[in-house]
Amino acid sequence: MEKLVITAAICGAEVTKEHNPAVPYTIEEIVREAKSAYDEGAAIIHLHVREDDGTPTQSKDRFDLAIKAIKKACPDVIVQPSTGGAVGMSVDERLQPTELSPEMATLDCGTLNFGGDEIFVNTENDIKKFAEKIYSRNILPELECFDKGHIDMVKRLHKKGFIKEPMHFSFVLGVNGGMSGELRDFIFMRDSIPTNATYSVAGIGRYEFTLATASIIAGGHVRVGFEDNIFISKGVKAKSNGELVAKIVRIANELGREIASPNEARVILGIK
Ligand code: KMH
Ligand code: ZN
Repeated sequence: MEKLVITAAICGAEVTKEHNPAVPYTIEEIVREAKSAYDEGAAIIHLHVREDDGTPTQSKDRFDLAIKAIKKACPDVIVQPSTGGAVGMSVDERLQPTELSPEMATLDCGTLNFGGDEIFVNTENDIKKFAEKIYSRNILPELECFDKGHIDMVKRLHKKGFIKEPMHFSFVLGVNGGMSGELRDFIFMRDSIPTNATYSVAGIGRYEFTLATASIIAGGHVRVGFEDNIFISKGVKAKSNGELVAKIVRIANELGREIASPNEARVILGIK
């Protein structure tokens, strides 16, 4: 089996210090959390950025600052900026970090309700525009799918030439408004992607470690982090993203799956 690529989604756009005081806002806090995840075995940092007061932003300059600071602390790590940003942001606003030509960026593959009154909008034309900018800047997209229909959208846009190989999917399961994160949901998603594609699983909340374990067993990859889950075990808040990554490494070790370094992750995912 391929080595396990661990992504740490350290910050998110919706989770706050009220949920867990270790959620990072400032550049220093973001670096602290990225380094804690990297030191424990994360190869990829999925990155959102905030103003110092916690307000989510897609500012190119803020991403530039954060990426440079992360790279100083973790020189070989893969930084994967979000182009999802926060609910309500425009396409152009969300695309800003791609101007920095990072190695990877997320590409959200469909619209969904996002808890309460929120809608995370990604129309077919939006997805085409994100894909066009991402590929033209030589970035590998992580194809974020919150529902099976999003995989179908990817396959349709692949046939039409908008989505290219290598295809790397992220199944984000358990969002209030998206697909749930039961084992059958994961298997259904995994069996629906092209056989030559790679995938990672991000289970939201209580699904984080169960789905991660399923993916470790199945040969997929894993995403953990405060963006998805703030607890290390039932009712116990994690002290850092590193603590969440360390738990995944322990589970992988028990199951005999080795951990990929950032350079090994580049080869597995086909990052040029
Ligand atoms: N913050 C969510 C609305 C991504 O990073 O590409 C979207 C999100 C997806 O987090
Ligand atoms: Zn995200």
